Amino acid sequence: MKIQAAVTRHAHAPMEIEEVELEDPRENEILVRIVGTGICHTDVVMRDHALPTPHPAVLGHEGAGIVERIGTAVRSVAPGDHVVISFNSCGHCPSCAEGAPSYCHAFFPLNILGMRLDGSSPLSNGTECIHGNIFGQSSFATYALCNERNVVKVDDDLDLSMLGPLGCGILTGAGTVFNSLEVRQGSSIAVFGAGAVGLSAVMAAKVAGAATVIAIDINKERLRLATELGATHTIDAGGTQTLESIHAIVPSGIDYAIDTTGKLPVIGIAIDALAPRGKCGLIGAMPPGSKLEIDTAHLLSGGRSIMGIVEGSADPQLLIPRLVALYREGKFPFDRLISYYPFSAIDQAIADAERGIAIKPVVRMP
Ligand code: CXF
Ligand code: ZN
Repeated sequence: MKIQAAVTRHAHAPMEIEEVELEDPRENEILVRIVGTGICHTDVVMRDHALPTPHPAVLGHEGAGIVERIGTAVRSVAPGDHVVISFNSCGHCPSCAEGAPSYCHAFFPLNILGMRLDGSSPLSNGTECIHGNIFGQSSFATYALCNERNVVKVDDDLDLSMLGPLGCGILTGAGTVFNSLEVRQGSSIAVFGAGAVGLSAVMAAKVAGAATVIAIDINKERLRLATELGATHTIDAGGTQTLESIHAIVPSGIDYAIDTTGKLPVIGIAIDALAPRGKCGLIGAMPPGSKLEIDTAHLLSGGRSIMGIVEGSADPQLLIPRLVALYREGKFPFDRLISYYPFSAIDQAIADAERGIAIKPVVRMP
């Protein structure tokens, strides 16, 4: 079928909305009409060749929409179902078998490389192959082909256009708190970076009952929002000695630190700030080969640990419904992070995210 898609052809350059051809769903695939899709920093990373996603490609991995058609082997959804589309996983490697699909052994080819595992892409424009199937979706388009493992059914009374970011950024922040770090009631946590992922972690930390939730950023407006969403303290990292400020709040150190910035000096502070038995979760993507200098005595003597985290260690089939339920209870108001743009303004939406004007842009399809 013919669809409209934002095609990425060049690094650091605008995408062009083009008419392209999308294949019919194969037996295990699901055709979704996209209603809205979030923009994640990883889309920018893929556009700019900092990840090896080949161009031309249709990016986008926080889609939400309505099932249009299903392949003959699909059982879990039916046409008309409302769905959130998350990351893809194989379903049979050791990680998937243990319920940890974000550490799927095929995560990289299934989500980053822009083709099915057999090397085919469902997108073309008649003359050239266009890489699709990004995160099992490529949702910067009016329609996307997805799979049973990355499509999560949601109630149809909710506004679909706001739900897409539950598939990646918001799931990552919340899953890090609930699943990866298992933040305990009464504990202390510092979140470095108050973007969509960091603010989702702040909301989740409040839900988990953390007594001290410190949000750290250089953007005063975001720190104000962090306070409204559950931060008990904020630190303006632009104007203060961050480590000293943390110690002024929790003299023996913090139980949990989350880095969403991917900046090595920030990660250094996060580790230094840990209390004995404290855990530091690394979410912010770093270029491959980034090396961190660690005081191993500080780690070893207090039983502190550092953990790399992908997609909040979440199973989307479990966490997305839980986040929707918390949203309904008023305990997880993730809609406050979203700014909407028409599909035609996708490059503006990306530019606003890069300049820090929009926390979580969502483009809505015409
Ligand atoms: C990404 C984060 C960097 C590693 C690959 C997965 N997640 C989503 O944007
Ligand atoms: Zn993402």
